[in-house]
Amino acid sequence: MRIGTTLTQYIIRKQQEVDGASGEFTGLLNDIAVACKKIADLVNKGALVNVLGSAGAENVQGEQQKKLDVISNDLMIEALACNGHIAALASEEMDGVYQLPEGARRGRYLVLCDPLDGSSNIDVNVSVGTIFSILKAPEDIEFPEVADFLEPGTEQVAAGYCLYGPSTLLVLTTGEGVSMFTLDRDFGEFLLTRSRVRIPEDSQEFAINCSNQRFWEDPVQRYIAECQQGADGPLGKNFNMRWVASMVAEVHRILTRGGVFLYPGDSKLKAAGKAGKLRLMYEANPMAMIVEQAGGAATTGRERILEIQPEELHQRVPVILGSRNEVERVTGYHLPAESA
Ligand code: P6P
Repeated sequence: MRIGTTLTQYIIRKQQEVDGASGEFTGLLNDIAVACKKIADLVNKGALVNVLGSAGAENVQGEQQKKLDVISNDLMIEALACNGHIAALASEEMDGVYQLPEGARRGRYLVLCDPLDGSSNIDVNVSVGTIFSILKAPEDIEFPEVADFLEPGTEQVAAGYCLYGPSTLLVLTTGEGVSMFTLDRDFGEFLLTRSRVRIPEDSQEFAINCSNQRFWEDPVQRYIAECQQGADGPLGKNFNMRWVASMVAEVHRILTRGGVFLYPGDSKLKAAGKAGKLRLMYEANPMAMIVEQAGGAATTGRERILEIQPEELHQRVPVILGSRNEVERVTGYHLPAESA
């Protein structure tokens, strides 16, 4: 029986296309895949290995940490810190930059991650995921600091996620399109199951947390109302709605069948001093790279996400991403009337 292309084979073939490649990037992607396989195993086992429930602490975001948030973060550190492929690591679960142990071999990359996104779903057995973003580390800096991570999303050399759902899927872009790999648990390898993924430019499916409707700005109010008016409204088509409360699951659905995902800024977030709910560096940027590489679009409603110059490591931004024509419509509604 033909095994198919493993993630490791795929990465090595990509490396062979790059003159002078050292194999370090290949090693880094493999390290991330190992961490995801370990997280997938624990997510799958859940209560059997006592990893559900609260960790009894808050993370730097002031959010209740789940046990698996902490464990997943530790697994990412374990997989990345000692193989000489990274110079430093940043994570939703850590306030500052994770510096490598004294004497550890340093690599040429910086990794940012949300080790377990959507973890509020873990106790109710709904899909969750790991999101990662890879930047080039600054040369000749042994201990990169926060400022060294604050690069716009256009500087990412790779981005991806691992979705822990009915299947465990690793989705990856290195800037040449989007590929999907499915974990074969029989022999513990991610196998290539889709490549050159494209998001349909149009859609009839939107994803937003409607419980926040009274806080939305007018452009979002207008767009969602038009979706709800369906075929009788100005958009001339009926829409379906989804909200999983797990960004990785929402983005994967959009990559698979199109759609538009919105987590806009709103008056409630603004009153709390937040520009949005989702974090730029390890949620919005990696997902924006993946979506754009699949032919979609990703904006804050007012600017392209990948072009934002970060100011803080845990900075939050509004996110509107997915099918290009729908994202452009919503973004157009944000333009001043005179320029629309
Ligand atoms: P809400 C999960 O906590 C997350 O960061 C994203 O994965 C998800 O899209 C969003 O927040 C859900 O937010 O307000 O609906 O719980």
